[in-house]
Amino acid sequence: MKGWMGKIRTLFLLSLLSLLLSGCGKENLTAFSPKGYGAEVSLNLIIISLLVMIFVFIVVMVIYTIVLIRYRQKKGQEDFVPKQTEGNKALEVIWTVIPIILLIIIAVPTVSATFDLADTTEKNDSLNISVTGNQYWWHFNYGEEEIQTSQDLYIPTGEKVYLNMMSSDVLHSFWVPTLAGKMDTNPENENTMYIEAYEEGVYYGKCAELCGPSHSLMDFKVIAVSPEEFDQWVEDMQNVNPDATPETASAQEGQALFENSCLSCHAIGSSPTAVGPNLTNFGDRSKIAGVVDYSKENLVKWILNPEEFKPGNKMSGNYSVPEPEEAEKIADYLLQLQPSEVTPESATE
Ligand SMILES: [Cu+2]
Repeated sequence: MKGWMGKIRTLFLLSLLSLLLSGCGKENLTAFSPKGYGAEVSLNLIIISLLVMIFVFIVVMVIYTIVLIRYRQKKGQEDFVPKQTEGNKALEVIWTVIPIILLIIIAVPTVSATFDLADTTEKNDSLNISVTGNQYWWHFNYGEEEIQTSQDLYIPTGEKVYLNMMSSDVLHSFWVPTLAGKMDTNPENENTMYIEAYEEGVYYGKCAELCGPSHSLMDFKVIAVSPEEFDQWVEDMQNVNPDATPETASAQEGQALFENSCLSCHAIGSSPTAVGPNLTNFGDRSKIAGVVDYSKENLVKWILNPEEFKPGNKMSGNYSVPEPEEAEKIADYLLQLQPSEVTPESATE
């Protein structure tokens, strides 16, 4: 009896926990209110599978309960042995055919969705972006537009955008649950998927493949804007002059410091050679390194000790740490890099 009570208590706690955890998450970081084609197709598959599983569960539980009540040993029947049977053709046919039918119900839409989502026939006429997963940030290369950026992926709404994905180091997985399913990024081969956002907004992305100590901090955003705003953003980004002189003296000094010590890894403008994130539109971002609240104070802290925020990142230990006053100036320089006005309001969250 005691063992049973323990098991029931554990079960109760687990159900309570799952109830609590299912309340976690936030808008535009959930697969359950899709705002893109891939996510919508995936949710439909989840619902079909779930309905089939619930059906099976109910049928099994009903039969189980009936048998348990109806055929339990009654008083005075202690020595009663039921009639022994062996094999039952009808039953065996039933429990073979029913699962086959259920599997077909799941398999047909799943296979057709798999081919649908892997379809690349419109790729050559669409916007193509090369995505590279890195420990622990994302690089986006708009090849034809000659734009490099990182962490914030701008896309136009209402059209398929093709992502050609690789990794520069270990396996990562690109996942924006509200827009589409997951896709692995591998170092040795390119994977392609498309995403399509129905409406404007900021959609949160996560790395979905354990890739190192800061895996859970490898956040990014997809910023979907109207096609007109997207064209404006492209133009703004293309017009960036990486050598433009900032307005304030502090930012000017910061620029010189940045060019001396940071530019060997980072890049401003369309240079594709960066090993660290491209910072062309750093002033338009709403997070530092994808996860840290956006403020000058935090940026200075990041420049002085990135390890505090993202353990195991490749910046830590690979640069000569500036003096705090120098870090302030570099921060002043980076914060004024704002080439575009195109940022949906929700991006400031
Ligand atoms: Cu990762």
